[in-house]
Amino acid sequence: MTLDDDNLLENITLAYNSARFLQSGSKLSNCPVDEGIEIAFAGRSNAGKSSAINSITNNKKLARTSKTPGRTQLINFFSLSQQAARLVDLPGYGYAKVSLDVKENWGKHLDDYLQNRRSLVGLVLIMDIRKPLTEFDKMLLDWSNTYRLKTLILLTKSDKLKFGPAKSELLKIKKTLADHSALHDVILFSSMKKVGVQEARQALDEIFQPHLISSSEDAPTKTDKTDSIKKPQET
Ligand SMILES: Nc1nc2c(ncn2[C@@H]2O[C@H](COP(=O)(O)OP(=O)(O)O)[C@@H](O)[C@H]2O)c(=O)[nH]1
Ligand SMILES: [Mg+2]
Repeated sequence: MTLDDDNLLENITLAYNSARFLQSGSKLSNCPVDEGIEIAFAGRSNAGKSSAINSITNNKKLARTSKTPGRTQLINFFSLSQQAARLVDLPGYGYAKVSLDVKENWGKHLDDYLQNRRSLVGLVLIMDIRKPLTEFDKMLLDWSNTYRLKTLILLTKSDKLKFGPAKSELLKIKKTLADHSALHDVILFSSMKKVGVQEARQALDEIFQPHLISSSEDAPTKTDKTDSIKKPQET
């Protein structure tokens, strides 16, 4: 048994282990129909994005993982069995030198996806705990803050550090980002040791929650929420 025990699953609304590959897209026009709700995983190439998706969905073969950075150039969509909910694996950004130009370095269509995808209700930013807060990570955080897109940070490969240093890195990052109002949480994570997996599912649930279809009259619907999120206006 790992810490990721089944007896905690009763707290989780969505069945992350029901995730199935849905489709790949290279641009907004060939992504699945923009209905329902999705949370996208972003991060530097090789940070452990695909591995994190596999751990959260408890499916080693779902998202392709790679030792060669920068292999995934497509946006990959995985559907959950409930609530028209999806997890999205975004192409990794600059492995070595990071330019601030999204269009050149992160695929020009990704910018379009982030700005115009109405089903997008949250972002998971994956950062290798040993190389956190790259220029691009910071830019993405600024962006999510500006557009009030709830963002969860997973500090991956935490198994590479001893618990003390890992915990102090976590606290340092939380402190640095204290002003980021769109930040949902920062979680220590390891796909290898299955650390933080259940906590991450819980956080994803919390981000999905306001958008879930509920029988309660008071619960905001997806449409209500989307309308209150300011997406960038075309100029
Ligand atoms: N030690 C360790 N290695 C990891 C962890 N997560 C991913 N990796 C390794 O890092 C490499 C890149 O992982 P991948 O998930 O493909 O990264 P992506 O490019 O961000 O999707 C692979 O060799 C993984 O096995 C982790 O939590 N701990
Ligand atoms: Mg990947």
